[in-house]
Amino acid sequence: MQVFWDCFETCGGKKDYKMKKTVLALKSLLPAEMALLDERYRVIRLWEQADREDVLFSQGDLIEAIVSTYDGEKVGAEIIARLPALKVIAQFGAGYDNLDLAAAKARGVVVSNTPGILTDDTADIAMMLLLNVARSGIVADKFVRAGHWKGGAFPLTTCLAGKTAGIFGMGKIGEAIAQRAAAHNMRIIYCSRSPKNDIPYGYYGNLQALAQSSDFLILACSGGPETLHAVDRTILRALGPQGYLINIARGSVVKEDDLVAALEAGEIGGAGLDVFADEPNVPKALISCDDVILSPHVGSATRETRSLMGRLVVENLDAFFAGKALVTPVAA
Ligand code: 8YV
Repeated sequence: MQVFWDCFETCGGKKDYKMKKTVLALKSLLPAEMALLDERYRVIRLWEQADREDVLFSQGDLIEAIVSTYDGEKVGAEIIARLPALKVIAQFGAGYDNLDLAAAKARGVVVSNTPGILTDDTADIAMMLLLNVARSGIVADKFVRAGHWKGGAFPLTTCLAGKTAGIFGMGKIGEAIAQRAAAHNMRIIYCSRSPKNDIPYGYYGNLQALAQSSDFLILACSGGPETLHAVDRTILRALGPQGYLINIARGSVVKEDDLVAALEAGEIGGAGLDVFADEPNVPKALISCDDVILSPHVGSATRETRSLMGRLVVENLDAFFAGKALVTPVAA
């Protein structure tokens, strides 16, 4: 075991020896934010450990915080139970369906996330997918590169103006997508737990009715049990053969087998997908489908946003260990 008495820091010019808190990181932040984390905490990088079990066994008692993320190891009841000193989980991401929130709450472990910062980037990816399924951007690029233009004009595509964008989940990201879609002269309707007073878009209390009235059904809801497989064959049939599905939420929201079947049967026009049921494994049927545009869960993946997300993770930990309120707490 690493000798943790080595881990002292110098504060305010005088040598004020404070033992660093031990943080278990499940995935790396960007280098600058990882350096910030290292400066303040003793960080165990789980992905670098040859023997995960040995680390948890020998150092589990020291770990007071976890830095988690959607594409890292899941934080289930089992790992929470094995860390008796755990007090705080700082999630790198807005969604936190990789965490067992109930198990954390039962142990009195508080949780923070990184909402807001990634809203614009994620909404941009929704529009990138939408524009690509409607106007065949990627296919058009391949067409020119392959020299097909000389053989004839590119097939006609689908106009956005006047079409209806149905947004499932009207949180910050849903609103940012609505703004962008409105700028493309689309009509906006939405479905969420309850109507919002401060937005001018038509509300639907029912996803099937939303899909029926949408040309583009855009998923911007949270993941987790409440939305698991909310989009199944019935919803896809309601969207119809001229309709497109856009998913920047979670793969779990869509019943992927039903999506493949609906695409193969021509029951929907196409799909733009940033998220999948079992990332990074994308079903072969989606990869080989011409009516689908794929991206590798990149909603928040810009240098600027990922850096701000990392800072907010560190700020949440700092606030917690200074005895202050979390900056961006997840309501338990
Ligand atoms: C991931 C995300 O956190 O914010 C979310 O909910 O899904 C993403 O920002 C990111 O891809 C790293 O796992």
